Amino acid sequence: MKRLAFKMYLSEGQKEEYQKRHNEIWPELKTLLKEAGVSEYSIFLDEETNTLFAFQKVSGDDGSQNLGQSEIVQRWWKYMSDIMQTNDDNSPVSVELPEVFYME
Ligand code: RM4
Repeated sequence: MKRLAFKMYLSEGQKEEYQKRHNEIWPELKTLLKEAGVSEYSIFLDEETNTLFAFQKVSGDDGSQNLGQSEIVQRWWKYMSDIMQTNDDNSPVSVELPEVFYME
């Protein structure tokens, strides 16, 4: 298992909406993520900068941000695009973060 972390950018004042949509995550997206080998997937928010910090474990090399070929992920990214910073294809702007410390 590999640990991945990345940051994304939430629009101002959208914490509650972001949390609501994720509390109601589509079952088909959850299944897709699990089948792609993603687990222990957490997203935290730095409210000072509206920066989202995502952590996940992956069984392969790729994580949630590499699933853009999936129609379900494309639909989810479009759904989320009104409250996040996105690229032209609606994928969230994501910046991978290097791991600098890990304790078992
Ligand atoms: C995030 C973003 C990620 C997705 C999670 C479920 O807001 O869209 O790409 O993996 O939701």
